[in-house]
Amino acid sequence: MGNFWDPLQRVTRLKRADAGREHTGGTDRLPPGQVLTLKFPVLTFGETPSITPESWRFQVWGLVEEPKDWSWNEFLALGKQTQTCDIHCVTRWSKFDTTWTGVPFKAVIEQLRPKPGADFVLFHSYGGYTTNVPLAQLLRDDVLFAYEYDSQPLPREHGGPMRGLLPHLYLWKSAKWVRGMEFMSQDRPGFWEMYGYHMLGGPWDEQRFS
Ligand SMILES: Nc1nc2c(c(=O)[nH]1)N[C@H]1C(S)=C(S)[C@@H](COP(=O)(O)O)O[C@H]1N2
Ligand SMILES: [Mo]
Repeated sequence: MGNFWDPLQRVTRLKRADAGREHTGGTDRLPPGQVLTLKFPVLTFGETPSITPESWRFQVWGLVEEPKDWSWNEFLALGKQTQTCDIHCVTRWSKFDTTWTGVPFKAVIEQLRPKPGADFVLFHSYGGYTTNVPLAQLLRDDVLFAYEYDSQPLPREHGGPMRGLLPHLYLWKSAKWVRGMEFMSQDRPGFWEMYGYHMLGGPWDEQRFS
């Protein structure tokens, strides 16, 4: 048995399950090794933080000319976008046509002046979760800070009030209860990456583990 959420056990088990597996998926819409689900599983390590929009802040620090500390209203005023996209979890479920509203990453980066060489971002969450992504991977129109799912406030278990949403990468890169970004000159592993998850995490190339 053991605890699936023990990080080392989880990674070991997922890697073992991968070895010699007969792969499904691999259509033009379902990445290799994925299975379609109609449910919306919740995957959280540890406690589910309880954050209200009133107390929420979004901070930016590290290699930027001016660090930021936005309130909820200030952050939402940066921009708004609704999109429908597919999402893919490294535990092998994919879900099609999920609809989200949020602040586009591009609207946020417009407010920032990263210093030369600030090529990597570490997302930080309330509760201590972190995940790393190269800045170049974030400069896409479908990268959001999402606060609505299906036209409703984002449910707390899915990261409400605010989460990252990077639909082109495995879902562990989409930090729930996001509270800020750290700009860095070198890639630094986040929580799951320290236990062997991939530094990039692209589902089409099956970048599951490193
Ligand atoms: N803060 C935080 N963000 C997180 C996680 C977490 O445990 N804490 N889990 C990650 C993982 S491993 C996955 S698969 C997705 C799951 O998102 P969901 O629960 O909305 O399906 O959130 C990611 N973001
Ligand atoms: Mo995950």
